Amino acid sequence: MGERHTVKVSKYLSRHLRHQPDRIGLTLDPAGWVDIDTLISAAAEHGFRFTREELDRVVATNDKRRFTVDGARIRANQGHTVAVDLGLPPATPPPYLYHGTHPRALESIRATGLKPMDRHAVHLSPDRDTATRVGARRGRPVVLVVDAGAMHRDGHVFHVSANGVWLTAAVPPRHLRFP
Ligand code: HQG
Repeated sequence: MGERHTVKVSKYLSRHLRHQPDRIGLTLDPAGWVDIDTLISAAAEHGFRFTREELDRVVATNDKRRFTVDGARIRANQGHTVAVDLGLPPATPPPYLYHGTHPRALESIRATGLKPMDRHAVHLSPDRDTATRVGARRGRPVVLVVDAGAMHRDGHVFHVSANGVWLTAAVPPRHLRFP
């Protein structure tokens, strides 16, 4: 399978495991899992073909480890817009986490803090480099420092996804440092 097809399969999986399972007649279970054979058949019926071997390769080589396979089932590790409960236990964050964004968002973020927007949670990165890559998806990246230790002490709940993305419901402006 060529690199281009790998990326296409990865994007297809993200779309249908995070955002629009119903587009191909799939239903995720409450924790976001779906049977792999059912997924492959549903995709084929909607004109997109890939094999179990190709899926396993995408899962194993994905740059962000976006998916977990558990026996006959698969789910996305984070990033959902459909309702799922990943069942992640609360976790103690490191003292600082990072959020990559873009200059156009700054005024609003200064006023209201970080919001989940269309997703379930605000996504935070464990290091500046990762946050820079996240911000660069939308133009010139701006990296905000999140005082995660203080938030945790204030009672904010954090979770860490299977691929190392830190998730929290919102970040108030007072816990953000702007460059
Ligand atoms: C911004 C990708 C205005 C926020 C990445 C971001 C990540 C606000 C955008 C994952 C705001 C939401 C998530 C506020 C937040 N006012 N703008 N109050 N609060 N924003 O895509 O963090 O490739 O939902 O800064 O690598 O960019 O999909 O979140 O610019 O891990 O696996 O609103 O998505 O991973 O955008 O990215 P997103 P994100 P995948």
